[in-house]
Parts: sequence; C-alpha cells; structure tokens
Amino acid sequence: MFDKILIANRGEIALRVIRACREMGIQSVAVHSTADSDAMHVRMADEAVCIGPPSSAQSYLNFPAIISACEITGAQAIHPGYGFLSENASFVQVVEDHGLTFIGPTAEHIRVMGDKITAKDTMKALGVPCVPGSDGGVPTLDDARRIGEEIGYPVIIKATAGGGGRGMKVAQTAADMEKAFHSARAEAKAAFGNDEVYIEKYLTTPRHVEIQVFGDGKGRAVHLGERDCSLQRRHQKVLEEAPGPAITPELRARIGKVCADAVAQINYIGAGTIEFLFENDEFYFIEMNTRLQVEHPVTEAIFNVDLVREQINVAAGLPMTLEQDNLKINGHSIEVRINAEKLPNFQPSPGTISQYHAPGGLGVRMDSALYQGYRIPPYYDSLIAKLIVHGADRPEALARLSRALGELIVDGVETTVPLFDALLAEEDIQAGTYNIHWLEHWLETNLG
Ligand code: MV4
Repeated sequence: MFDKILIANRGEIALRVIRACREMGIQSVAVHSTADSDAMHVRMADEAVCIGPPSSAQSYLNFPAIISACEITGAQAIHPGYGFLSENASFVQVVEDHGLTFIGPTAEHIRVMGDKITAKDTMKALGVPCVPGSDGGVPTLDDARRIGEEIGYPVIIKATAGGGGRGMKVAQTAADMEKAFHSARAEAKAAFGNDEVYIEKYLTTPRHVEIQVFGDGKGRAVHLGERDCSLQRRHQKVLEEAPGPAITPELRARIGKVCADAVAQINYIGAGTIEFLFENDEFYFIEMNTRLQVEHPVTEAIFNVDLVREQINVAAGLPMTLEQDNLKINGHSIEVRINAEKLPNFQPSPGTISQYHAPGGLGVRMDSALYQGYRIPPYYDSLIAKLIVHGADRPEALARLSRALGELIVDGVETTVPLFDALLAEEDIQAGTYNIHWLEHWLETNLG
C-alpha cells in the first residue's frame, strides 16, 4: 500500500479523497493554486504544495508542477478526483513515466473511451446495446443523408471528441440535415480541433441512466446498479438518485451483468460509469466515463461501499474487495448539487460565506469544503456542496432531503437551494416520473 497520496484536485472531492486516505492510514498531500491558500483541502491534508496561479491551466492542470509536488513530498500516487486531469490520458502517461501511480484506469482505457466513436465501437463489440446509428464516422454530407434515410428522422449528430453534450446537433427531418451536419462539424472543429462526427437515431424522451462499474484490472469486474441523472440543466446534473425510479430488479440485473462483463473483458481497472439513454424499457449506450463521478455517493449509500478506498486498493495492486454476490441494495439515496449561483439564471455568485451550518442526523451526508468565513474564489466550478440523503425507501429519502435542506444555512452568497425546495413540491419529482427534458421545461415554466 502507498504511504502517501497526492490529490490533484480541490473542493469537496479533495476532502473526499483525503478522508479515505486518513481512514486507510495513508498520508495525504494537497495541491493548490494561489487563490486556494485558505481552502479546506489545504487545511485538511497532512501537507500542501502551492502549484501555481489561480487559472486552472497554470495550477490544477499543470503537469510539471504536480509531478514536482510528488517528488518534493515523496507521494507515490496521484488521485485526480473528477474533472481537471481525471480523464487526461497524456497526464496518466507522464505520471507513469515518472514512476508514480495514477489512481484510475490506464491511459489506453481513457483514450479509447475519450473518443466517442471508438468507445461505441468497443462497447458494441463487447455486447453492450447501443443507439442505432452510423457505423463509425460520417465524413460527408452525402453519407449523412444516406444514414438519415436508413435509420429514419429525427437524428442527432455528435462529435467524436465531444461528450457531455458539447458539439451535438439534432436534425428533425431530412431538410435539416445540411445545416445540422455542417454546424456540428464546425462546432466540433472549433471546440476540440477535431471535426469528426457520427450520427444516431435521436431518442425524444429518454431518461439518463448510468451504471456504476468497478474492475480489478485482471479480468474481474462488478456493477453497482444505476443512478438516474435525468434532472439536468444545460448538461449539468442537478439532482441524482439511486436506484433509478424506472428500473426494475430484472432490468438492473440484466444491464448490470452486460456492463460488468464488458469491463471485465477489457481488464478495466477502478471505477467507471457506463451512460445510457433509457426509453421504453430499453437501454442504449451513449458514453463511458473513466473516472469517479460527482454523484458516486448515492451509489455508496445504497451499497454501503467506499468507492475511493476501492480505487486506492486496486491501484496499489491489492485485490478488489467487491464481490457481485455481496452487493445488495439497501434503501434509496438522493443527491442534490448545491451551487453558488443566483437564480433564476444560475449566474455564478462567488463571495464570502458569512454563516454556515451543515445539516446532519440519520441518513444525511454533506460533502462540502465550505466553512464560515470561507471566500469562494471566482475561478473554478460553482459546486459548493453535495447534500446526499439515504432512506429506507424513496419517500423516506425525499422527506429526509426536505428536512436536511431546512437545516442548511449558507449565507453570504446566492445558492441553488431554493430550486430544490421548489422541486420537492412537484408531483413528478415525488413520483419519479421525469426524463432528460423535464427540468429545462420546468425552469422555463416556473423561473423563465
Ligand atoms: C442523445 C440524446 C438523444 N438521442 N443521443 C446529451 C449529453 C450527451 N452525453 C448525450 N446527450 C444526448 N444524447 C441520442 N441518440 C439526448 C441527449 C441529451 C441528454 C442526455 C442526457 C441528459 C440530458 C440530456 C439533455 C439533452 C440531450
């Protein structure tokens, strides 16, 4: 096992990893920009190293500064958290070239899943159900038209270098194809320097259901059920829950086995998430994320596992302690993402936290790096807390969420807390009857 791990991240996820390290008897090293000298992750870690100025490009994305911080402190491994360098295959290569361990999948797995066409080809070959569409890239408008006729409209054009919703265009009919095709390619070129696109049948009212997988890198893998993450605004998740309200035990067992078998076959190591669109009781693969996700705590809650501990274990070459037969769902969990943003337009609202009180009690987990007097810098993501509740069933989890939100005090900045109070009053939220478009529509009707 490692003696010391460097956490190449900030905020609540840095605390999450530091906590796992402490429970495992591993020393932790925080890195921080000059804007984060007073951040909680710097205080909570055993050691801290300043790695550059405020901009992420010069600090949390700065390869040489992070590698140097490992060399200075004697850290043997790097946990990337989510975002920043967590899915950067070149960084993984550099880490390994310096004799350090990246706590996550291999550079090759990150590369394969980072290119969405290659990811889809790979998953399809492994028996994972995919959205009907083009076989690989679509180089010309003529090809695009031919595929549109084959699969039928509406279709969606996606950038192979995209993901997370960037560089996508819908063509409702053949008449839309020319414009959609050219604008998707132009956007992809501008955003990623790669204009390769592929085409899929456009599913009109799916849910976003993602399967948590975990592999030991040696051909064994498990699944930890699904999370329903359909409640999104502009491709940012707002509320996530597990298990998914629309997923039966039979559906879960079937798709879970397909996913676990797929990642076992490629000797995947560590935590991964296989994203699906779910419509009419069918799963359609869209992307795989090769990192620990923001919403991993809802899975931890219902399976009573520590995913970060498992990541560290397998990265150190120890056996994975997870076994499929021991993974049984207990109750229901919901996470809300609390952002320092002003409603109704979600503008970032950095500033100083004048009052802070975190909710607590049975079934409440608050993952946050906030403290009273903390100054939220304007340079980074606006997520300031994740409130995760766990109950015996979905109604209990909803009641607990409402109760916990009532206890929470965050003063001095605007937050998205009022949004959750309003959402909890909605019948569709109480019933779990929502899809990927529900929240945008609700926001337009109620805050627009
Ligand atoms: C789709 C789709 C409908 N049909 N693909 C958006 C983010 C990216 N991960 C995939 N996305 C979508 N892909 C097909 N074939 C609709 C979306 C989509 C979406 C997906 C998940 C959650 C929210 C979404 C909001 C708008 C569009």
